[in-house]
Amino acid sequence: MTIPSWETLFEIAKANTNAKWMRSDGQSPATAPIPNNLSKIAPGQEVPVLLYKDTNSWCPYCERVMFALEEKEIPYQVEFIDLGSKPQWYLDLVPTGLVPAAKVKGELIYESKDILLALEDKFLPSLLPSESTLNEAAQKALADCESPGLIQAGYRFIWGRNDDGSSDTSQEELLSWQTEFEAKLEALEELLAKYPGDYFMGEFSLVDIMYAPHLNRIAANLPVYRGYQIRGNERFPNLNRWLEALEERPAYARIKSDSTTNNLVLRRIFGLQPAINQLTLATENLTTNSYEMEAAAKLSDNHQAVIGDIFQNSGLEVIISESERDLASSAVDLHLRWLAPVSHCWKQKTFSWRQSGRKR
Ligand SMILES: N[C@@H](CCC(=O)N[C@@H](CS)C(=O)NCC(=O)O)C(=O)O
Repeated sequence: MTIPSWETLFEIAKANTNAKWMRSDGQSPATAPIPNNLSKIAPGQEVPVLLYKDTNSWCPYCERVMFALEEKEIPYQVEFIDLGSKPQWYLDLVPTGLVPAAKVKGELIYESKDILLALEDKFLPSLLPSESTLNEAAQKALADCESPGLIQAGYRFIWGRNDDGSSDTSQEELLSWQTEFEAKLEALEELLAKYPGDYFMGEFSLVDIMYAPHLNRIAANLPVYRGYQIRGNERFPNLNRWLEALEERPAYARIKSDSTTNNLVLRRIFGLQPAINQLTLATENLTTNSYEMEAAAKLSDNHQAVIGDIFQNSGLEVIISESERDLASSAVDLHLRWLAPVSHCWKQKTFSWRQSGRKR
Protein backbone atom coordinates (compact mmCIF):
# COMPACT_ATOMS: atom_id res chain seq x y z
CA MET A 1 0.00 0.00 0.00
CA THR A 2 1.31 3.47 -0.84
CA ILE A 3 1.07 5.90 2.02
CA PRO A 4 0.16 9.37 0.78
CA SER A 5 2.31 12.41 1.48
CA TRP A 6 1.21 14.99 4.05
CA GLU A 7 0.41 17.37 1.20
CA THR A 8 -1.93 14.83 -0.45
CA LEU A 9 -3.57 13.96 2.85
CA PHE A 10 -4.07 17.65 3.59
CA GLU A 11 -5.67 18.31 0.21
CA ILE A 12 -8.07 15.34 0.46
CA ALA A 13 -9.06 16.11 4.04
CA LYS A 14 -9.44 19.86 3.48
CA ALA A 15 -11.74 19.23 0.54
CA ASN A 16 -14.01 17.19 2.79
CA THR A 17 -14.51 19.44 5.79
CA ASN A 18 -15.91 22.91 6.28
CA ALA A 19 -14.01 23.39 9.54
CA LYS A 20 -11.76 26.38 9.92
CA TRP A 21 -8.77 26.64 12.19
CA MET A 22 -5.69 28.72 12.71
CA ARG A 23 -2.06 27.95 13.36
CA SER A 24 -0.78 29.34 16.63
CA ASP A 25 2.84 28.36 16.30
CA GLY A 26 4.69 28.00 19.55
CA GLN A 27 1.48 27.61 21.53
CA SER A 28 -0.12 24.44 22.73
CA PRO A 29 -2.16 23.14 21.00
CA ALA A 30 -0.53 24.60 17.92
CA THR A 31 -3.66 24.22 15.80
CA ALA A 32 -6.74 25.75 17.32
CA PRO A 33 -10.24 25.56 15.91
CA ILE A 34 -11.87 28.84 15.01
CA PRO A 35 -15.14 28.90 16.91
CA ASN A 36 -18.00 28.66 14.49
CA ASN A 37 -19.34 32.18 14.78
CA LEU A 38 -16.14 34.17 14.93
CA SER A 39 -16.54 35.07 11.27
CA LYS A 40 -19.57 37.20 12.25
CA ILE A 41 -17.24 39.73 13.86
CA ALA A 42 -16.38 42.64 11.62
CA PRO A 43 -12.73 43.76 11.50
CA GLY A 44 -11.98 45.99 14.47
CA GLN A 45 -15.11 44.87 16.36
CA GLU A 46 -14.50 43.37 19.79
CA VAL A 47 -15.15 39.63 20.32
CA PRO A 48 -17.67 39.51 23.20
CA VAL A 49 -16.43 36.34 24.94
CA LEU A 50 -12.98 35.02 25.76
CA LEU A 51 -13.07 31.44 27.03
CA TYR A 52 -10.23 29.95 29.06
CA LYS A 53 -10.29 26.20 28.56
CA ASP A 54 -8.04 23.16 28.93
CA THR A 55 -5.46 22.41 26.22
CA ASN A 56 -6.43 18.74 25.97
CA SER A 57 -10.13 19.43 25.51
CA TRP A 58 -11.35 16.75 27.90
CA CYS A 59 -12.81 19.02 30.57
CA PRO A 60 -16.59 18.38 30.75
CA TYR A 61 -17.17 21.76 32.39
CA CYS A 62 -15.51 23.60 29.49
CA GLU A 63 -17.64 21.51 27.15
CA ARG A 64 -20.78 22.84 28.84
CA VAL A 65 -19.73 26.41 28.11
CA MET A 66 -18.76 25.69 24.50
CA PHE A 67 -22.08 23.91 23.99
CA ALA A 68 -23.98 27.03 25.10
CA LEU A 69 -21.74 29.35 23.05
CA GLU A 70 -22.39 27.30 19.92
CA GLU A 71 -26.13 26.97 20.62
CA LYS A 72 -26.44 30.72 21.06
CA GLU A 73 -24.11 31.33 18.10
CA ILE A 74 -21.95 33.67 20.14
CA PRO A 75 -18.59 34.57 18.62
CA TYR A 76 -15.81 33.75 21.07
CA GLN A 77 -12.08 33.39 21.33
CA VAL A 78 -10.24 30.70 23.21
CA GLU A 79 -7.18 30.86 25.43
CA PHE A 80 -5.79 27.42 26.26
CA ILE A 81 -4.65 26.61 29.79
CA ASP A 82 -2.28 23.70 30.32
CA LEU A 83 -3.69 22.04 33.44
CA GLY A 84 -0.42 20.19 34.01
CA SER A 85 1.41 23.48 34.35
CA LYS A 86 -0.96 26.37 34.85
CA PRO A 87 0.55 29.76 34.06
CA GLN A 88 0.93 32.06 37.04
CA TRP A 89 -1.08 34.82 35.31
CA TYR A 90 -4.07 32.42 35.21
CA LEU A 91 -3.75 31.54 38.91
CA ASP A 92 -3.59 35.26 39.67
CA LEU A 93 -6.65 35.94 37.50
CA VAL A 94 -9.00 33.10 38.54
CA PRO A 95 -9.36 32.52 42.29
CA THR A 96 -10.16 28.80 41.97
CA GLY A 97 -7.42 28.20 39.38
CA LEU A 98 -9.85 25.88 37.59
CA VAL A 99 -11.10 25.90 34.02
CA PRO A 100 -13.38 27.02 32.55
CA ALA A 101 -13.32 30.75 33.14
CA ALA A 102 -14.49 33.42 30.74
CA LYS A 103 -14.48 37.11 30.14
CA VAL A 104 -18.05 37.87 29.12
CA LYS A 105 -18.24 41.38 27.71
CA GLY A 106 -15.16 42.16 29.76
CA GLU A 107 -16.39 40.67 33.06
CA LEU A 108 -14.46 37.73 34.48
CA ILE A 109 -16.69 34.79 35.44
CA TYR A 110 -15.67 31.32 36.56
CA GLU A 111 -17.57 28.12 37.48
CA SER A 112 -19.30 26.62 34.45
CA LYS A 113 -22.82 27.14 35.74
CA ASP A 114 -22.18 30.82 36.49
CA ILE A 115 -20.71 31.29 33.02
CA LEU A 116 -23.82 29.69 31.50
CA LEU A 117 -26.03 32.03 33.50
CA ALA A 118 -23.96 35.06 32.49
CA LEU A 119 -24.30 34.08 28.82
CA GLU A 120 -28.01 33.63 29.42
CA ASP A 121 -28.16 37.10 30.88
CA LYS A 122 -26.34 38.81 28.06
CA PHE A 123 -27.16 36.91 24.87
CA LEU A 124 -30.24 35.69 23.08
CA PRO A 125 -31.78 33.27 22.32
CA SER A 126 -32.74 32.31 25.84
CA LEU A 127 -31.97 28.76 26.92
CA LEU A 128 -34.28 28.89 29.92
CA PRO A 129 -38.07 28.46 29.72
CA SER A 130 -39.93 31.78 29.84
CA GLU A 131 -43.03 30.46 31.63
CA SER A 132 -42.47 31.14 35.34
CA THR A 133 -43.29 27.72 36.85
CA LEU A 134 -41.18 26.00 34.24
CA ASN A 135 -38.42 28.55 34.74
CA GLU A 136 -38.39 27.83 38.49
CA ALA A 137 -38.29 24.09 37.80
CA ALA A 138 -35.35 24.64 35.42
CA GLN A 139 -33.46 26.71 38.05
CA LYS A 140 -33.99 23.91 40.58
CA ALA A 141 -32.84 21.27 38.10
CA LEU A 142 -29.69 23.33 37.46
CA ALA A 143 -28.94 23.47 41.15
CA ASP A 144 -29.64 19.73 41.61
CA CYS A 145 -27.29 18.88 38.80
CA GLU A 146 -24.44 20.48 40.77
CA SER A 147 -25.24 18.89 44.11
CA PRO A 148 -23.51 15.56 44.82
CA GLY A 149 -25.61 12.88 43.20
CA LEU A 150 -25.88 11.24 39.85
CA ILE A 151 -22.61 12.44 38.37
CA GLN A 152 -20.54 11.50 41.42
CA ALA A 153 -22.32 8.13 41.65
CA GLY A 154 -21.59 7.49 37.96
CA TYR A 155 -17.89 8.27 38.26
CA ARG A 156 -17.53 6.25 41.47
CA PHE A 157 -19.02 3.23 39.72
CA ILE A 158 -16.66 3.70 36.74
CA TRP A 159 -13.57 4.29 38.86
CA GLY A 160 -14.37 1.55 41.36
CA ARG A 161 -12.54 3.54 43.96
CA ASN A 162 -13.46 5.06 47.25
CA ASP A 163 -13.34 8.79 47.72
CA ASP A 164 -10.00 8.37 49.53
CA GLY A 165 -8.57 6.88 46.31
CA SER A 166 -8.15 3.32 47.62
CA SER A 167 -8.72 0.80 44.89
CA ASP A 168 -9.08 -2.50 46.76
CA THR A 169 -12.78 -2.52 46.07
CA SER A 170 -14.79 -5.64 46.90
CA GLN A 171 -17.45 -7.02 44.57
CA GLU A 172 -20.08 -6.13 47.19
CA GLU A 173 -18.93 -2.53 47.18
CA LEU A 174 -18.99 -2.35 43.39
CA LEU A 175 -22.47 -3.83 43.35
CA SER A 176 -23.69 -1.31 45.90
CA TRP A 177 -22.21 1.55 43.82
CA GLN A 178 -23.95 0.14 40.75
CA THR A 179 -27.27 0.00 42.64
CA GLU A 180 -26.78 3.53 43.93
CA PHE A 181 -26.02 4.79 40.42
CA GLU A 182 -29.01 2.97 38.94
CA ALA A 183 -31.29 4.57 41.51
CA LYS A 184 -30.01 8.00 40.41
CA LEU A 185 -30.60 7.11 36.77
CA GLU A 186 -34.16 6.06 37.63
CA ALA A 187 -34.69 9.48 39.21
CA LEU A 188 -33.43 11.07 36.01
CA GLU A 189 -35.83 8.90 34.02
CA GLU A 190 -38.66 10.32 36.12
CA LEU A 191 -37.44 13.87 35.62
CA LEU A 192 -37.30 13.34 31.86
CA ALA A 193 -40.82 11.85 31.93
CA LYS A 194 -42.26 14.92 33.66
CA TYR A 195 -42.56 17.00 30.47
CA PRO A 196 -43.44 15.93 26.93
CA GLY A 197 -40.60 15.74 24.38
CA ASP A 198 -37.05 14.45 24.59
CA TYR A 199 -35.48 17.14 26.77
CA PHE A 200 -35.57 17.77 30.53
CA MET A 201 -37.80 20.81 30.44
CA GLY A 202 -39.79 19.73 27.39
CA GLU A 203 -37.78 22.11 25.24
CA PHE A 204 -33.98 22.18 24.96
CA SER A 205 -32.48 24.23 27.80
CA LEU A 206 -29.47 24.88 30.01
CA VAL A 207 -30.46 21.81 32.03
CA ASP A 208 -29.60 19.61 29.05
CA ILE A 209 -26.33 21.47 28.62
CA MET A 210 -25.41 20.94 32.28
CA TYR A 211 -25.97 17.18 32.11
CA ALA A 212 -24.76 16.44 28.58
CA PRO A 213 -20.94 16.32 28.89
CA HIS A 214 -20.92 14.22 32.07
CA LEU A 215 -23.65 11.79 31.05
CA ASN A 216 -22.09 11.33 27.64
CA ARG A 217 -18.75 10.48 29.25
CA ILE A 218 -20.38 8.12 31.75
CA ALA A 219 -22.38 6.38 28.99
CA ALA A 220 -19.19 6.01 26.91
CA ASN A 221 -17.03 4.69 29.75
CA LEU A 222 -19.27 2.31 31.66
CA PRO A 223 -19.33 -0.34 28.88
CA VAL A 224 -15.52 -0.30 28.67
CA TYR A 225 -14.64 -0.09 32.36
CA ARG A 226 -17.58 -1.95 33.92
CA GLY A 227 -19.20 -3.87 31.06
CA TYR A 228 -22.37 -1.90 31.84
CA GLN A 229 -24.57 -0.35 29.17
CA ILE A 230 -26.73 2.75 29.44
CA ARG A 231 -27.24 3.08 25.69
CA GLY A 232 -29.74 0.49 24.56
CA ASN A 233 -30.67 -0.40 28.16
CA GLU A 234 -34.46 -0.91 28.25
CA ARG A 235 -34.52 0.25 31.84
CA PHE A 236 -33.69 3.82 30.73
CA PRO A 237 -35.81 4.61 27.64
CA ASN A 238 -36.13 8.34 28.32
CA LEU A 239 -32.44 8.74 28.89
CA ASN A 240 -31.74 6.92 25.64
CA ARG A 241 -34.13 9.19 23.76
CA TRP A 242 -32.43 12.19 25.35
CA LEU A 243 -28.94 10.98 24.35
CA GLU A 244 -30.17 10.45 20.80
CA ALA A 245 -31.81 13.89 20.66
CA LEU A 246 -28.53 15.49 21.74
CA GLU A 247 -26.68 13.71 18.93
CA GLU A 248 -28.94 15.50 16.48
CA ARG A 249 -27.92 18.97 17.61
CA PRO A 250 -25.31 20.48 15.28
CA ALA A 251 -23.95 22.69 18.08
CA TYR A 252 -23.22 19.64 20.21
CA ALA A 253 -21.68 17.69 17.33
CA ARG A 254 -19.24 20.58 16.86
CA ILE A 255 -17.84 20.52 20.37
CA LYS A 256 -18.38 17.10 21.95
CA SER A 257 -15.78 14.39 22.48
CA ASP A 258 -16.25 11.06 20.77
CA SER A 259 -16.60 7.95 22.91
CA THR A 260 -13.21 6.47 22.04
CA THR A 261 -11.46 9.65 23.16
CA ASN A 262 -13.44 9.55 26.37
CA ASN A 263 -12.30 5.95 26.93
CA LEU A 264 -8.66 6.74 26.23
CA VAL A 265 -8.60 9.74 28.55
CA LEU A 266 -9.51 7.54 31.52
CA ARG A 267 -7.02 4.91 30.54
CA ARG A 268 -4.08 7.13 29.64
CA ILE A 269 -4.42 10.06 31.97
CA PHE A 270 -5.98 8.37 34.99
CA GLY A 271 -4.60 4.84 34.47
CA LEU A 272 -7.95 3.04 34.70
CA GLN A 273 -7.95 -0.60 33.67
CA PRO A 274 -10.61 -1.59 31.14
CA ALA A 275 -12.86 -4.55 31.88
CA ILE A 276 -12.62 -5.65 28.24
CA ASN A 277 -9.63 -5.91 25.93
CA GLN A 278 -11.39 -4.59 22.90
CA LEU A 279 -11.79 -0.91 22.36
CA THR A 280 -14.46 0.00 19.85
CA LEU A 281 -13.63 3.01 17.77
CA ALA A 282 -16.29 5.65 17.78
CA THR A 283 -18.07 5.23 14.49
CA GLU A 284 -20.91 7.69 15.14
CA ASN A 285 -22.08 9.06 11.77
CA LEU A 286 -18.86 7.81 10.30
CA THR A 287 -19.81 7.99 6.66
CA THR A 288 -21.74 11.23 6.86
CA ASN A 289 -19.80 13.55 9.11
CA SER A 290 -16.69 15.46 8.26
CA TYR A 291 -15.10 15.42 11.69
CA GLU A 292 -12.58 12.70 10.84
CA MET A 293 -11.62 14.79 7.84
CA GLU A 294 -11.24 17.81 10.07
CA ALA A 295 -8.95 15.81 12.36
CA ALA A 296 -6.94 14.55 9.39
CA ALA A 297 -6.61 18.03 7.94
CA LYS A 298 -5.45 19.50 11.25
CA LEU A 299 -3.00 16.67 11.77
CA SER A 300 -1.58 17.12 8.27
CA ASP A 301 -1.33 20.87 8.68
CA ASN A 302 0.35 20.48 12.02
CA HIS A 303 2.31 17.25 11.66
CA GLN A 304 5.70 18.69 12.54
CA ALA A 305 4.48 19.89 15.94
CA VAL A 306 2.76 16.55 16.54
CA ILE A 307 5.91 14.60 15.72
CA GLY A 308 7.87 16.91 18.02
CA ASP A 309 5.35 16.22 20.76
CA ILE A 310 5.61 12.47 20.23
CA PHE A 311 9.38 12.67 20.60
CA GLN A 312 9.17 14.74 23.73
CA ASN A 313 6.43 12.85 25.53
CA SER A 314 6.61 9.23 24.41
CA GLY A 315 9.99 8.41 25.87
CA LEU A 316 11.57 8.10 22.40
CA GLU A 317 14.01 10.89 23.16
CA VAL A 318 15.45 8.81 25.99
CA ILE A 319 15.91 5.55 24.10
CA ILE A 320 17.32 6.76 20.80
CA SER A 321 20.69 8.34 20.18
CA GLU A 322 21.18 11.61 18.33
CA SER A 323 22.41 9.74 15.23
CA GLU A 324 19.18 7.71 15.12
CA ARG A 325 16.93 10.71 15.39
CA ASP A 326 16.34 11.29 11.66
CA LEU A 327 15.55 7.64 11.08
CA ALA A 328 13.18 7.50 14.05
CA SER A 329 11.55 10.72 12.95
CA SER A 330 10.89 9.28 9.47
CA ALA A 331 9.40 6.16 11.06
CA VAL A 332 7.08 8.21 13.27
CA ASP A 333 6.15 10.39 10.29
CA LEU A 334 5.31 7.32 8.18
CA HIS A 335 3.19 5.73 10.90
CA LEU A 336 1.32 8.96 11.55
CA ARG A 337 0.46 9.28 7.88
CA TRP A 338 -0.72 5.69 7.88
CA LEU A 339 -2.90 6.39 10.89
CA ALA A 340 -4.34 9.64 9.54
CA PRO A 341 -8.03 8.99 9.05
CA VAL A 342 -8.11 9.59 5.31
CA SER A 343 -5.34 7.18 4.52
CA HIS A 344 -6.75 4.46 6.69
CA CYS A 345 -10.46 5.19 6.19
CA TRP A 346 -11.04 3.53 9.53
CA LYS A 347 -11.60 0.19 7.79
CA GLN A 348 -10.63 -1.55 10.98
CA LYS A 349 -13.25 -0.51 13.53
CA THR A 350 -11.72 -2.06 16.64
CA PHE A 351 -8.25 -2.34 18.07
CA SER A 352 -6.93 -3.88 21.22
CA TRP A 353 -5.87 -1.97 24.29
CA ARG A 354 -2.32 -3.14 23.73
CA GLN A 355 -2.27 -1.19 20.48
CA SER A 356 -3.82 1.81 22.12
CA GLY A 357 -0.84 2.36 24.39
CA ARG A 358 -0.24 2.48 28.07
CA LYS A 359 -0.70 5.16 30.63
CA ARG A 360 1.37 8.20 29.68
N1 LIG B 1 -17.12 23.43 39.57
C1 LIG B 1 -16.21 23.75 38.49
C2 LIG B 1 -15.36 22.52 38.20
C3 LIG B 1 -14.26 22.81 37.19
C4 LIG B 1 -13.17 21.75 37.21
O1 LIG B 1 -13.14 20.85 38.07
N2 LIG B 1 -12.24 21.87 36.27
C5 LIG B 1 -11.11 20.96 36.21
C6 LIG B 1 -10.93 20.40 34.81
S1 LIG B 1 -12.22 19.27 34.39
C7 LIG B 1 -9.82 21.72 36.51
O2 LIG B 1 -9.70 22.89 36.23
N3 LIG B 1 -8.83 21.02 37.07
C8 LIG B 1 -7.54 21.58 37.35
C9 LIG B 1 -7.16 21.46 38.78
O3 LIG B 1 -7.85 20.75 39.54
O4 LIG B 1 -6.15 22.06 39.16
C10 LIG B 1 -17.02 24.22 37.28
O5 LIG B 1 -18.19 23.85 37.17
O6 LIG B 1 -16.50 25.00 36.48
